[in-house]
Amino acid sequence: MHNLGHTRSSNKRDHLLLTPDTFVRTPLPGLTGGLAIVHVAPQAGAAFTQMTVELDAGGELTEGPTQRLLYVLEGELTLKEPSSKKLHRLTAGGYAYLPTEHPHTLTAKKASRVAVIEKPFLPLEGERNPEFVIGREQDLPSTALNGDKDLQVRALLPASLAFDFACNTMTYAPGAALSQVEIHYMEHGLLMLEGGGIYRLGDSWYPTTAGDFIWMGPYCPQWFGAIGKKPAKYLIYKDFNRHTLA
Ligand code: UGY
Ligand code: MN
Repeated sequence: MHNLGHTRSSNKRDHLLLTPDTFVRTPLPGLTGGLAIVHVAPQAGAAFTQMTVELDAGGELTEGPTQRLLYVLEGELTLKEPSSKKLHRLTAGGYAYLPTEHPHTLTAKKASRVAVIEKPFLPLEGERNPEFVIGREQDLPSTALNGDKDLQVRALLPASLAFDFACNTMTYAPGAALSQVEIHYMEHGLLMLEGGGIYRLGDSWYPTTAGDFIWMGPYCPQWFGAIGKKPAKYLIYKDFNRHTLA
């Protein structure tokens, strides 16, 4: 359905909204039995890459050019990496942080979709480089953002300056909203996981729903309010813990 050229997707200087009808699938080195949807990359002005990798049963993804975070959206996979002799099993909500030069193979046991975030690592003097992390989002403690119990945040990565980015889930009860319009130097990659609402980006207000991807560039004015009868939940990346001139 071509929809006469209409889409909710929008590409602006300081933000990008990509809706599933505009996703384009491509092969990637290290990816067999699957395709990648590259949502944002340095080519668009971002300092990181975020994609969704779609794997058929038996499909594999091996290490990329730099550190990465894997977050399983759907399916069942195993992860082989050197810190354990056993394979790690990952299902929806399962995630892993893989440091730079940490060889690994992710294998799909059934058709699966995985969010992949990659960022060239910025070491910090006097700090050890971050180590492999594995977990399940549903097992993490959640905290109320600015004391609002209707807006719960779960941090996938440990609170340590060793990490040069953060990745969180944010869950909004129906009607909950960010308490302020945020404008900050950090950029964001956001994947809407459940529900929806209205995202303000720059001077535009967008209806946004599960499956959408958003990039917010540095200083992009941003605000979200959840609309509907079920919670809205998103996965959000931001560069973190480093001086702006580092
Ligand atoms: O962490 C953040 O900056 C987050 N509150 N931003 C957002 O949800 N757009
Ligand atoms: Mn923000």
